[in-house]
Amino acid sequence: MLVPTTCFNCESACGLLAYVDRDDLHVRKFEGNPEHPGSRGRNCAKGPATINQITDPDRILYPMHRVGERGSGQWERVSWDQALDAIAARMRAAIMEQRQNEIMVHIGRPGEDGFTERVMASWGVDGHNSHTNVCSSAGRAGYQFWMGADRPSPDHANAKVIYLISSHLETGHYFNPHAQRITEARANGAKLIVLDTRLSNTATHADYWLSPQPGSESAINLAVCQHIISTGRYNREFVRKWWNWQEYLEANHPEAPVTFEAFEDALRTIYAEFTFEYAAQESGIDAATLAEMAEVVADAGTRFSSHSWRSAAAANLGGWQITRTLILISALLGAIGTEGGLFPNAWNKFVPKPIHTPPHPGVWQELTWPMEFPLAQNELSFLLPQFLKEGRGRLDTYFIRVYNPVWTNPDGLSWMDVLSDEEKVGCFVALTPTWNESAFLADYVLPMGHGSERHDTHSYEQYDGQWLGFRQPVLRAARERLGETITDSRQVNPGEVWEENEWWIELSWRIDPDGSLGIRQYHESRAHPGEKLSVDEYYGWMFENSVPGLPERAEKEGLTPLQFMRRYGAFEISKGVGPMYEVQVPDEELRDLNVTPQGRVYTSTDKPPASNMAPVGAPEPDGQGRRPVGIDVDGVVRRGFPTPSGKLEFWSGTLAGWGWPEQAIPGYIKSHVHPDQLAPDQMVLLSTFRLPTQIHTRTGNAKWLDELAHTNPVWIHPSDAARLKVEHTGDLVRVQTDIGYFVAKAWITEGIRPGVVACSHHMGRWRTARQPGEGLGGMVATVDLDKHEDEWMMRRIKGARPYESSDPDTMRIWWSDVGVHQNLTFPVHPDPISGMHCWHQAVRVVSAKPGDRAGDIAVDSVKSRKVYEEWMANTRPAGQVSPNGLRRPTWLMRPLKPSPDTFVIHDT
Ligand SMILES: Nc1nc2c(c(=O)[nH]1)N[C@H]1C(S)=C(S)[C@@H](COP(=O)(O)OP(=O)(O)OC[C@H]3O[C@@H](n4cnc5c(=O)[nH]c(N)nc54)[C@H](O)[C@@H]3O)O[C@H]1N2
Ligand SMILES: Nc1nc2c(c(=O)[nH]1)N[C@H]1C(S)=C(S)[C@@H](COP(=O)(O)OP(=O)(O)OC[C@H]3O[C@@H](n4cnc5c(=O)[nH]c(N)nc54)[C@H](O)[C@@H]3O)O[C@H]1N2
Ligand code: SF4
Ligand SMILES: [Mo]
Repeated sequence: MLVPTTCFNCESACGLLAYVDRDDLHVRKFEGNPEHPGSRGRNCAKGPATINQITDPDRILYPMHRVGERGSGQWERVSWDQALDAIAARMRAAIMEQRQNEIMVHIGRPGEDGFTERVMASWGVDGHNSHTNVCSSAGRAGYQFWMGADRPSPDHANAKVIYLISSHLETGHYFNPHAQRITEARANGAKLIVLDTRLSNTATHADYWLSPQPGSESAINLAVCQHIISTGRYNREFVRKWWNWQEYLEANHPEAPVTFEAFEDALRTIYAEFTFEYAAQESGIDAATLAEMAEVVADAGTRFSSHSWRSAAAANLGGWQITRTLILISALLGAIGTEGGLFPNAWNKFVPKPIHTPPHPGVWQELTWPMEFPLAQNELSFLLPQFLKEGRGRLDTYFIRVYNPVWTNPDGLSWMDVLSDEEKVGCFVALTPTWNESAFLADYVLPMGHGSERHDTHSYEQYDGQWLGFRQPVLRAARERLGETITDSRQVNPGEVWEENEWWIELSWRIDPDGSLGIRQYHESRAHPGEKLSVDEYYGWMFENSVPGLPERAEKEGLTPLQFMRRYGAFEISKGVGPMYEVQVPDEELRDLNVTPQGRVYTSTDKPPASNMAPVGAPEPDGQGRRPVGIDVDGVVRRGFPTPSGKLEFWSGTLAGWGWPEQAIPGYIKSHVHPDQLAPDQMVLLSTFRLPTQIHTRTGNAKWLDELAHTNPVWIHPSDAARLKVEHTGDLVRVQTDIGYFVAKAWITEGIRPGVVACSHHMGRWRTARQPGEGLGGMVATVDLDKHEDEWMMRRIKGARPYESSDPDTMRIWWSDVGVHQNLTFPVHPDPISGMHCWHQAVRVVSAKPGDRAGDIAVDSVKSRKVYEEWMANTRPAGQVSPNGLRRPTWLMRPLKPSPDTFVIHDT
């Protein structure tokens, strides 16, 4: 039997087809699902490797409860009922005692659209924490300030020029769906430009590979823009109609007439300093190459696509401006919403309205949305340990879901400190299919299913169209086809492995068994009031009522919408969405209008009900409560963009009004690792790149992938190696950060810019000898971890090694080196605007000292605290800069948006 589901090994959510053996009802393999509009039957290596994960002999099969001290490695098996009752009772008490802010659910990559957020809303808790500020907040900020959507949807397949500040042919955000479209475009003659300090696999395919000094990308982007402006090749009509140039002039040139010509005059001078020579000086790439590349870009017209997500944006102070200057190129060319251009993600995404929509919570969580960062794109998740240490709050119940904070974040040892401390974190619950560095410290470890064992829906912007994907427990669907009735995913999953959605419903029910807290209603069946909602009803209702075209399509095949999705796994809602900003607002929405001098149109008509819940900016109503409905362009009211002005915001009134007027237009912020900031013996450590066959700590238990890649040497240029007396590849080096050091093998290669060293993410997994599963898996070293006062020391005792298990392949592990966990040696670097952790480190690289072993780590927590304080001193807190007495601009997105009264700053 072929049963579709969705890969959960990265956020691309490609379609998979499980091959289920009819004789014994086991999954034999996974291949691509040709019915999936995003991935179109193709996968990367990590998709089919899902089979390794579900058959992993070391996976957790039963709920576990800690018996000894936290982290002591002593566990007992408990029943789901015991775990649920104990956790629900504490949460019920916290909610009844108005301690809502002591409940937090910390989510890594969500892999779904909105289910978990709604669960927290149903509890009335502002407890959503995400990993996004260590992932992509800087990239998102650049998009959001321009267009009110925080992600790009580039139409690579139809582009003439593709400009990547990422490595999308091998990894990256929506990697496989984008890589296949970039490949198509190249077959049709498109030119590929890649800005990557390191020779990635993607760079090897580029027509122009530029290896810039990290953080100089804005200077390059602006030189390209300056070239387009000075040669008059910008799309004049587009700029005139769709940029908020009037606001720019009014705020910055009050003396000038508010005419487009006056703006063009200004535009010609704003970026005049960004000559190719200046960009060359900043980036280290010669001016002639930059000029040649800029000419290719200027020629692309409206077929210019690009991508910036992590990479330079996530790595450098002010990295969000790298995205902002990149979009400036598209905005100058008018390549927004065009074939081969760039779309705001919300147009190419469809999030169906669910059966119940609880209101947003009435509390504000200061631990995730502190006053210092009014413009942060997402939760200041990576500062949580420092905040708890300085007494800003405590947590009663803390969940992690697809999240390994000790490993994933900078300064993981501070995470160990607070997660080990029951005063700071009362009960720590890890939802995970496998052990990880954080789960070792938990009170409960609860086994959740992999991509073929759980339900989710998701819709991701991967081309100019909208699709909805359905992840499902494949054995459930298979056995239902054979006539069985399955009401709980545990009936088909291995051991007592559950799935999160059923678990959240059950937990919520037990928090409020009689419905008196108002929580239960959001987890109740509509068909059978008083009974618990089932996942069949949840998704059945959604597919029947909220997905345009799906019921009709299903009916053609004689299926219910739910049966259709269980059979096909995905549905394409629309294709060729086009430039939504140009759509004319219908007359019936245009009544009692207020039109501002800049053309912003407000109406007093009600908003028509929308079935698409894809998150976008929420511009504020006018003084009389009329809602913004569009923008008057040459006498026609069009939808425009979900920004305050309704236009593309070249000048951001939000940045200007909230304390950062000098950053209101796209500009160049010099990185914290700019050469001016480095001591003569310091280099830049580039710690942000991915290995094609690994996903963070998630694929560490997939044997095919582990064999392909299991270590992370330090890339070092031959000229640097000679200077530092590193003679051979494989020699050990010490990399010293501001708070400690790590020891790793060197890899001498010309694939990295001189003056920069690089070490990949994913590797250096570890456990101590007392943790469960010691010696198991092909990716995990056994270490000693000691703390003396403020100083931590980690030493590798053993690497990976063969071992007996139910799988004979575990005896065939031939490698022992599993790399180094560099993140432990990084202090936190919060960007004062986006809130992004700026990943790059200024380091000193030296030959290893006698006694050093690969994988060794030393960290001084006092120093890490000091660096935290230094970066916090650069913030401009809401209490000082807010123009309206609120904590945060209300139009900016926030995963859970608490009620308006919580935005008000109260004097303390
Ligand atoms: N195989 C695999 N694919 C993945 C993931 C994974 O773990 N494994 N993770 C997924 C996730 S969660 C995310 S957020 C995306 C991220 O995907 P991307 O946005 O592509 O981000 P990165 O992998 O951080 O960096 C991309 C490239 O930027 C280069 N780079 C780093 N710093 C700089 C710099 O300062 N300047 C320049 N010019 N280049 C620099 C790196 O060498 C790297 O090749 O990938 C997703 N895809
Ligand atoms: N040095 C460095 N550090 C980085 C990065 C970098 O480029 N360089 N990238 C950052 C980025 S972009 C990201 S997104 C983060 C990612 O880091 P995290 O958000 O922590 O994500 P993962 O490591 O993929 O998953 C965490 C854990 O989730 C559990 N898990 C796996 N599958 C499932 C499942 O199906 N259900 C549940 N409930 N749990 C599951 C596993 O225990 C796994 O260890 O790392 C960040 N850290
Ligand atoms: S790109 Fe690879 S890992 Fe990501 S969803 Fe697709 S198949 Fe899975
Ligand atoms: Mo990420």
